Amino acid sequence: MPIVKTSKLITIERHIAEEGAMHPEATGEFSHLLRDFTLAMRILARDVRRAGLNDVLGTTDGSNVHGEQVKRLDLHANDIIFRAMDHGGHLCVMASEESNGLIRIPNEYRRGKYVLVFDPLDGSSNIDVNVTIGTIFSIYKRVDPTLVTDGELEDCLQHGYKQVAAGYCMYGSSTQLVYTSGNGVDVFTFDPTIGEFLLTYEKIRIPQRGKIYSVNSGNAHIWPQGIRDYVSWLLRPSDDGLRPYSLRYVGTMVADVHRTLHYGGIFLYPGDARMPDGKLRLVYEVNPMAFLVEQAGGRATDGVNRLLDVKPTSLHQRIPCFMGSTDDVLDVERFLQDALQP
Ligand code: AHM
Ligand code: MG
Repeated sequence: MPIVKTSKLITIERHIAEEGAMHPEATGEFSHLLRDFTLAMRILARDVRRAGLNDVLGTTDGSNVHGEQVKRLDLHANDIIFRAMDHGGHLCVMASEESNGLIRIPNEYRRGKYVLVFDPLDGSSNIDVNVTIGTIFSIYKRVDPTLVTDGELEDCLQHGYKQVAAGYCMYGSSTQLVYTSGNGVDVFTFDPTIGEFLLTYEKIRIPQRGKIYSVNSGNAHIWPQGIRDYVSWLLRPSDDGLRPYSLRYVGTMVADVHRTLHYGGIFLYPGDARMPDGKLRLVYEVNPMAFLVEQAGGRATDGVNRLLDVKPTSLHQRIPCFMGSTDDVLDVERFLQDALQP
């Protein structure tokens, strides 16, 4: 299906407020939470753009030309998101790829009913070379929303299907924020001249089948047989012209899933002999992306189970992931099944 640009001139804040107004029980708190979050995205969009100039690239123990301590960009992103989100009174706890344990709300601020989990800067191998990177986020309601105390681990370890909203911000040739609150997937593009994210694509739909696959083929020698068979099959031309597939792999999940959402096909990070559960983290990388892919009409599984139905057991848990066009994900699941037959 061709992707149609919207003609509606509307900011992300207005859009989220309008979506909230469709729920009579909504208090507006959620819109305020997202407003705080998009402030962090605006700041990061600026900082990523100026990364090389600011000397913020490099290691954490370096200092810039002014003799100031410089932060690695991913730690800087973690810090900015925390500082934008800690005082709004909407969250009871946060968790991030960059923090081992839970991130508590400072004592002086009110605790709210929402939980934020995020990967502040995804695509770490691409940060230093100006290749597309992104921020991934997901929001849950705490398990017992009547509480006004600190959120706990169980609040961050909820099933992915319980996400209230999720999305990513991609710092590419332009900065785009791709967002769902369970009512389809909308794309907003940042206009730096007015400092706003504007709606650019409304309710995007992933094609039923694509012609692109996205995987780190350098791991082929340690893949399970089913994955090797599947990728060899993708590369064999077929009479109906559906194959061979093209390979595209940025190595930033945000960018690879973004392309997959628009053009279709499949993004996969399977388990292998070195990392049986793959590399990607369930709570703050895989689940938000799985939610978006499903909301755009695609499929997201661990090869057998729907990812959003998996109960996380730890914050930094990894899981094999296969997501994209429904027919493509069904194909790989079939190959994995077949490889199990004696
Ligand atoms: P990161 O969170 O350290 O950036 O790691 C996650 C990234 C994903 O963005 C990407 O899909 C994957 O790691 C690439 O891994 P590899 O270099 O093994 O292909
Ligand atoms: Mg990451």
